[in-house]
Amino acid sequence: MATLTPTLLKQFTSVNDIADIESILKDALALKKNPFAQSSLGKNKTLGLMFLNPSLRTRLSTQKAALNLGMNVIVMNIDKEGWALEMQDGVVMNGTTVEHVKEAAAVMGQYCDIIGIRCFPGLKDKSEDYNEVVLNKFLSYCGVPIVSLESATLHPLQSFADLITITEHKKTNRPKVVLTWAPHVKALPQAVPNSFAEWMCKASVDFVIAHPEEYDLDKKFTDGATITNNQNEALKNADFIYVKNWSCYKDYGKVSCMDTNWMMTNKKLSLTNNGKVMHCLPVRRGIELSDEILDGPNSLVIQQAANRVWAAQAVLKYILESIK
Ligand code: AN0
Ligand code: CP
Repeated sequence: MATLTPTLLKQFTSVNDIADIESILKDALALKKNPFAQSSLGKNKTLGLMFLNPSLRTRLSTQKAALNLGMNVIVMNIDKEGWALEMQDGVVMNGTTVEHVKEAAAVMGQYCDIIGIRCFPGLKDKSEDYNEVVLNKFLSYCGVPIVSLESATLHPLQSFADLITITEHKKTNRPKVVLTWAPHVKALPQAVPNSFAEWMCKASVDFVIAHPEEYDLDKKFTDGATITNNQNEALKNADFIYVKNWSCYKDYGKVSCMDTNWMMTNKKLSLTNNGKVMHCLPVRRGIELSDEILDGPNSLVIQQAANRVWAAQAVLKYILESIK
């Protein structure tokens, strides 16, 4: 494998932590071709994966990426297996929380060289979520590099894998990529669409976001995107259709649209340029995406999930090179 110049990476919480997207993308594709090229880079280094919420892909792909680099991995479902954590400063802890994140994060940092943390938003207090209160506590107190495994507002490992997938499957230099809202039965975070938007606005693509009226995302993540409430119009000539539900940002955490017409179907696919359909998974069949799409030839959802390994491996490689 060609030796690429190491780039310093001290944390991975957003696309903005990456100095050169093209070069980390090349690195991920090179690792995909040759997964064990650096199988001793992580020797005697420990990755801790801390989950405050469920996960299938992030958990397995990040573990696999670390193992490919020769790291040791510790996984903990803190929400179920740990003590209830206090996040607020200056409180008298006479309630249900048992230890403060100040100690918990600092202790984790004693056992791990890199820590991955998954901390979904509560979807109740917009300012708490959008200030990334939990992620920032870990950043402040653990003393080692942090990798976001999906925070309150962003999911950068997912978006990086999405960019890898688009790069592999694009047929033109500048494909049209459409992020479209889809219905769901629950209130979901805005992290996946925020993050996808943030990455696509920096990528070499024509990027359109389609959503019902009340579903505008925070402008700080969508600057540069074309935004419309007309899904059919957006889908015209699309090369990639990224389907995702999210709850309202303005009327924070609310579900104000249940319009089943927003579900992605083969009929809608016929408006596109034989577009490839993407979803980060887990997906609700018959709600967000039809069976015919998920089981059909245009779905890229499994390839996307597979690419999570190479995104995570490139990120861990950069961080390992920075802390060597
Ligand atoms: C989560 C979300 O929408 O953020 C995780 C996606 C990777 N999805 C669900 O909770 C269903
Ligand atoms: N896409 C994704 O992050 O999946 P998990 O929630 O299963 O990790």
